[in-house]
Amino acid sequence: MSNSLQGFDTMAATFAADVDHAFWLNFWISIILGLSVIVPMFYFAWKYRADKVKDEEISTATHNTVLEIAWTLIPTAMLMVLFYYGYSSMKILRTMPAESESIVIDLEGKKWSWNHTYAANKAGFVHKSAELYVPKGKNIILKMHAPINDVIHAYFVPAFRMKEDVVPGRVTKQWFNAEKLGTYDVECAEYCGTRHSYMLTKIHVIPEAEYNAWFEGNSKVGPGEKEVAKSKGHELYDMNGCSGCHSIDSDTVLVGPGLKGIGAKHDAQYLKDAILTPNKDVPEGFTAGIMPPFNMSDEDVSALVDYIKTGK
Ligand code: HEC
Ligand SMILES: [Cu+2]
Repeated sequence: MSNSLQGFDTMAATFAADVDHAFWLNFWISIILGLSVIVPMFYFAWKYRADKVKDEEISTATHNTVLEIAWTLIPTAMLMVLFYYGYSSMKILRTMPAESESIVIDLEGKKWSWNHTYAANKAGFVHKSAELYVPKGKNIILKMHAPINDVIHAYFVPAFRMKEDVVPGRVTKQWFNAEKLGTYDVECAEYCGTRHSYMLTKIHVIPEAEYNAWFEGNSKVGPGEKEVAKSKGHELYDMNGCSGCHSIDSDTVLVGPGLKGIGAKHDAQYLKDAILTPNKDVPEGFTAGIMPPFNMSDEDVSALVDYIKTGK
């Protein structure tokens, strides 16, 4: 992964230009207003410095009606212009398109991964993916939530100019229509703990035909990607976000201990317990309450344990 993330130099959603317009208008009005106060302030402070003013020259005026009306009306007019453009661009972002004419995707944000779940296709297959794939030129609605025992995250796509909090126990929504093919960065924009800065993913905007072909199929990877045979345990490991906290093939501590060689240190029962009830037996140097307990069938835990014992 490259270290540099996209900023505002790319613009790829229909409303991006409206957001930028409101921003730059705000920016320039603030600069002009700021300078029109600060520059005269320094000038007068210098011009009327104490040793240059005689007492008889000091003004005794108490008020000036014309001036007071002017300095009330002009900023009010500027504020109304700012409000109008701020409000009208926010309204575009906040007005959800009809769900019947959109692709609705479920999004879970949790420490420290993003998981997208699509609606079932005609064959009943449900795609799940860490990176998001969407067709160009379609309305997409994201229904976003976090597990109840998690913290607040925010799904931020700079190239689309969209950002919305993802909140435990609540569903928030965001929509967009991507008008340029390409791959765009998604960043978590709400500080959420140790691995916050690694809580990244991507949105791939692809041609509609390619999207439809992928969506109606049952590939477990993204469009155009080669499906590599993964064991069930490997799939469970990826799907449950274990890699957000554990390195599978080294001793490096991310949040939890590196899992390399774990099979030699512990038996299968210990490892099963470590996944189902992580707070019961906490390895030295780590604290309880960080790894969430996972709720899965005996068959799934066994597959997962077999996988982590391979250490790769
Ligand atoms: C939010 C971070 C986080 C996630 C997600 C997470 N773990 Fe952990 N894990 C930890 C921490 C911290 C510890 C050490 C403290 C403890 O045991 O509760 C730990 C401990 C373990 C241990 C025991 C290691 C030892 O040396 O005793 C195993 C095995 C393990 N995790 C496997 C997994 C698997 C498999 C998954 C995915 C299903 C997973 N973890 C998901 C943070 C995490
Ligand atoms: Cu986050």
